[in-house]
Amino acid sequence: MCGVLVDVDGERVRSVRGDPDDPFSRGYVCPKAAALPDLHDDPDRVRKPLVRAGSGWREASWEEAVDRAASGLAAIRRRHGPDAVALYYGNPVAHNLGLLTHGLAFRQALRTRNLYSASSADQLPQMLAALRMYGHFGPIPVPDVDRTDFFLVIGANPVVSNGSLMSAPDMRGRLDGIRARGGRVAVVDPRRTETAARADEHLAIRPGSDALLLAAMLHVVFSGDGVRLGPLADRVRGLDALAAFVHDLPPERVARRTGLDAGTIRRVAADFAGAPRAACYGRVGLCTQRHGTLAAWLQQAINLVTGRLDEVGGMLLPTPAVDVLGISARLGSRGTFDRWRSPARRLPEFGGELPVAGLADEIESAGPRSVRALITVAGNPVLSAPNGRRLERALNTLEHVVAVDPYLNETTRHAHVLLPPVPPLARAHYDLALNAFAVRNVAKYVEPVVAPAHGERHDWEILAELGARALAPRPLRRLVVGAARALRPERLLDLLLRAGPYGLTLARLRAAPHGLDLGPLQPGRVAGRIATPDGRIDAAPEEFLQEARDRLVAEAEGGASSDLVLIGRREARSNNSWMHNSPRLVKGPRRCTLLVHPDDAAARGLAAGDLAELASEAGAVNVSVEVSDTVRPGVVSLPHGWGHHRGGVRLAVAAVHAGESANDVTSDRHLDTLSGNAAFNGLRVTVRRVS
Ligand SMILES: Nc1nc2c(c(=O)[nH]1)N[C@H]1C(S)=C(S)[C@@H](COP(=O)(O)OP(=O)(O)OC[C@H]3O[C@@H](n4cnc5c(=O)[nH]c(N)nc54)[C@H](O)[C@@H]3O)O[C@H]1N2
Ligand SMILES: Nc1nc2c(c(=O)[nH]1)N[C@H]1C(S)=C(S)[C@@H](COP(=O)(O)OP(=O)(O)OC[C@H]3O[C@@H](n4cnc5c(=O)[nH]c(N)nc54)[C@H](O)[C@@H]3O)O[C@H]1N2
Ligand SMILES: [Mo]
Repeated sequence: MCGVLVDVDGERVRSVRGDPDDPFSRGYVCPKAAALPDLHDDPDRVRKPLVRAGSGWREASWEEAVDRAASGLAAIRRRHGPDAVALYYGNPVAHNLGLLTHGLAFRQALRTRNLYSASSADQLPQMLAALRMYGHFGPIPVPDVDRTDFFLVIGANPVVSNGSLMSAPDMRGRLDGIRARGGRVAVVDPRRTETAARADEHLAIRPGSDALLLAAMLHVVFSGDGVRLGPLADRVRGLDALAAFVHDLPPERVARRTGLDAGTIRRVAADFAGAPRAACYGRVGLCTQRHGTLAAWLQQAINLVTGRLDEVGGMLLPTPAVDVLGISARLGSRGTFDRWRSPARRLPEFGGELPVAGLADEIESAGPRSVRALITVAGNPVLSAPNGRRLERALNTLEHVVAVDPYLNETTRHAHVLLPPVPPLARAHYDLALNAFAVRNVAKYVEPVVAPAHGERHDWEILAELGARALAPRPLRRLVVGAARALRPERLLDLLLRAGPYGLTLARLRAAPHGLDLGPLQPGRVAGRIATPDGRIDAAPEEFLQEARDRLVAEAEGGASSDLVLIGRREARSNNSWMHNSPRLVKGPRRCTLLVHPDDAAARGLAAGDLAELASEAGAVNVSVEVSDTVRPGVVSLPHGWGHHRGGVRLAVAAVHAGESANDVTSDRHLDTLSGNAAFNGLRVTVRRVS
């Protein structure tokens, strides 16, 4: 979403830099943008379809490759029914205009219950909390960072990530802005992150205890005079139940488990409630833990109860030029939960999807309802899903795998057919998804910078052809592809813009290549989004209360065990698992290191640079140790997305900087108890020196 200026010389991409005239990013870009030329020119990027030939690959025509891919899928559907074909959508689907406009139809046409995506390794708890509180998965309010006085960040590192469900280029500048206005920033994170280092206060919480911390903060709010609902007062129910629940969780009771001083918890809660404008934001660290949904609920609740929801400088719902969430609500797709469970693992569906942590079980169960074929689109679950080694073994047993991806990587090497899309600079972009979570209302349409090479296809074209050939009766195939082409992404975008709140057109956006500034976020958007039967926000959904009473409260007194627990870490020059083949992103000192606190290192005889075995119930890897007091004692941190040493992977640069995969250690049994989301953080591990 950052504006970039790309220098091209014919079809050659020379450099990329920030666009100072972009109203949103104002010249800021992160290292990933500067690396776009590496992606474009990467000799390892697959340019022609590949089909399996013995133990290797051969290039094939699109005609042959799509045919192979489709006939394999059709045969399995015929023999075993539609559920035998699983689909996994990876993270870049959310950043790809054509996949956003055309991916849903493909997904629905498959008519399979085995739908998976990166959502269940990410924000699913926030969607479930929204569904139960608002009656719709979409209203995940965004912190109004540019106008807040107190920014409380829980389990997020936006200085590195640029925000997430808070699209915010140049977070460093925005945080400095808060402090320059006399405001405060507090960060709750087991590691003193790049964001925490720029904050006024860092609360080094023990992993997995955020729900208890938030409950204790709510306790302080309810027992003081902090409760204030503002204009939403008559649109909220369940306050008494919430107050009754947190009544038994004063800060003193959670101090040991959270690792935070009760006095500190009281002070931060009171400051938050008392600040003129305040926003409590939570992200991946909040979600990907055992009580992710409870934590996501209580994070929304503290904003709600202190009157921050729908208030300038608090938490607001953006007004994007294409109101995707509004459209989904109007179409009646508000979200569903637990209508069915996966046959083998008994994990609940959400919006028709099952948690990715259960995919290996659904493959391995070898029953009449097991998965026999898989389509992956823009995903690398072998490195990104918990217990990747097990998933990898399961993928090996599948009868047919089709991957839509530009790389032969740890996941796609298991494919029988690989269908590569055009590279990023050869396609148009409009951010349909993440403008709905941007900290400012903006709209920008980006033209392709270079033409696709001869014969290259867009992701959406690949899905349209694959879908038509695998799923439509022969006489209708042409028609299906024709319909997809007639409604090409740009055409759909134009229609959506016209129907949107600003009545824009594609032509209008084309005439403003730096992007349009549509102004700051507006209050008054929440009431219209409440979709519960009684039209009120539920501050204390019964299901959440029950779960909290059954499992969370019992942990309150739990203490400091002598075990170590594992957390993750994102880095500015990584993008989950897939940009490590860019020479400019991987150069420099080794980054896939295990951070170990000096006390824990000393207790295990570990020194910087030593090799250590990091082991859990799920698996073990040998990693290089970095002794650092940025992690709290008892916590070790390893970034995810590495582990490029596997055979059969065509990533020459990444192989030299292979690292180890954190998800060879994370467990597919350690999940958010309510949603089944992966709980990457807070897993018990052991670390010992290896010679
Ligand atoms: N450069 C770069 N940018 C990215 C990405 C990338 O890979 N690289 N990935 C993108 C994606 S897909 C996403 S979803 C976003 C994520 O965006 P963020 O959520 O902002 O990023 P993370 O670094 O995952 O932040 C999670 C934080 O939670 C902390 N944490 C771990 N366990 C706990 C816990 O139990 N409690 C608390 N309070 N904190 C905990 C971790 O130490 C970490 O600092 O970033 C996006 N942006
Ligand atoms: N331990 C641990 N694990 C995590 C996380 C964590 O914090 N800790 N974070 C989780 C999160 S938040 C996320 S979102 C997931 C991400 O999980 P995934 O989405 O499964 O993995 P990515 O690494 O993003 O892989 C993206 C794939 O898409 C391909 N690709 C890139 N662009 C395109 C495109 O335009 N079209 C197509 N067809 N393919 C493309 C790349 O080559 C790559 O293979 O990882 C999760 N895993
Ligand atoms: Mo993500």
